[in-house]
Amino acid sequence: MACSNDVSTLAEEIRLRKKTRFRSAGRLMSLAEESPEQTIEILRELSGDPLPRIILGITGAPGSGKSLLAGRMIAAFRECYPDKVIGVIAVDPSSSISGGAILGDRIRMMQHASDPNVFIRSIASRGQTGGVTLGTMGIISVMGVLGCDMVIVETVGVGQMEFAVKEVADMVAIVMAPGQGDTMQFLKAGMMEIGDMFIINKADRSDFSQFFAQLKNALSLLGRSAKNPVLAVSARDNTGLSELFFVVEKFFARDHLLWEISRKERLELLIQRAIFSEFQKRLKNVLEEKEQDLLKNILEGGTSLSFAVESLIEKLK
Ligand SMILES: Nc1nc2c(ncn2[C@@H]2O[C@H](COP(=O)(O)OP(=O)(O)OP(=O)(O)O)[C@@H](O)[C@H]2O)c(=O)[nH]1
Ligand SMILES: [Mg+2]
Repeated sequence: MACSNDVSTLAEEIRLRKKTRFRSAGRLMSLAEESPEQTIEILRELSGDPLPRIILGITGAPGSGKSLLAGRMIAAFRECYPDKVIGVIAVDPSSSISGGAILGDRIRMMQHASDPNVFIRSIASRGQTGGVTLGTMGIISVMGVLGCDMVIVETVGVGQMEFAVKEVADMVAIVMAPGQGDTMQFLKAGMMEIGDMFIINKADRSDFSQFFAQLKNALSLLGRSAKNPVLAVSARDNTGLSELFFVVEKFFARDHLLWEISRKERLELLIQRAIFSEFQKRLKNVLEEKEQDLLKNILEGGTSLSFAVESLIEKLK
């Protein structure tokens, strides 16, 4: 059988629920991961298709239990809504440090591998955020056509990815746990500002109560806990999950039109970033060729800065 790479053919195979739709969806997701140009083509093609009702971002300190929690959420979701479809996107930082964690994620989620109502996709962040977030948006829209009601985007809490999750998710949950390093460090890093909800995991641990109280206190000092729910859960023991779903549902109960507006605004921002980054890339190439002459001319007064900029833009045409 011929394997098409044509975006509209692939999308149509999914819409018509053809047998090949899972392979086509995988192909579209790979295209989205490969380049912003292809992602935009996918987003354009799928602009009339439904997006997942819920796009939930999960981020937080490494080792706080995000992956185990995402796995538990899949199981709980499938149990509550047997006919609904759920997707998970795990954004890997692709560093040697977390290599083990990535493998761990795959193994932990393997139990859902044969469930046709669960889609799991790992994408590599390769230290970049801009391209990844647009690509993630492309993957989310493919999951929408596959019928996903909810998509969870899990990002490891290192580098800039934890902030970038805000650009693709409607709601961001920050996961924290006792024994995961300095909490104040985390607070200072500005992580609290992006959280719509705080999940304090590992409630089964003996040092949990103290940690929970400390954190609630810190959050209220920041004026966060009044507006944003703080939940105690144990991914290990499967406790607190129903409160978690309750909070998520409540958050998404607002008028769907408002979601559409904020999603559109976020998408415009992501495309703007893609334009900047493409522009920067091309400019860098041109600059590399001309740099020495240009710098010399500017330094020696042969050319002004603005003339240099204009001549570079001319070269880009
Ligand atoms: N006691 C206890 N351990 C937990 C709980 N949730 C997760 N863990 C353990 O914490 C460790 C890290 O869990 P992960 O789910 O890999 O954490 P993560 O946040 O995805 O980690 P990274 O992907 O590396 O950022 C594992 O050993 C889990 O078994 C919990 O509720 N209680
Ligand atoms: Mg993980």
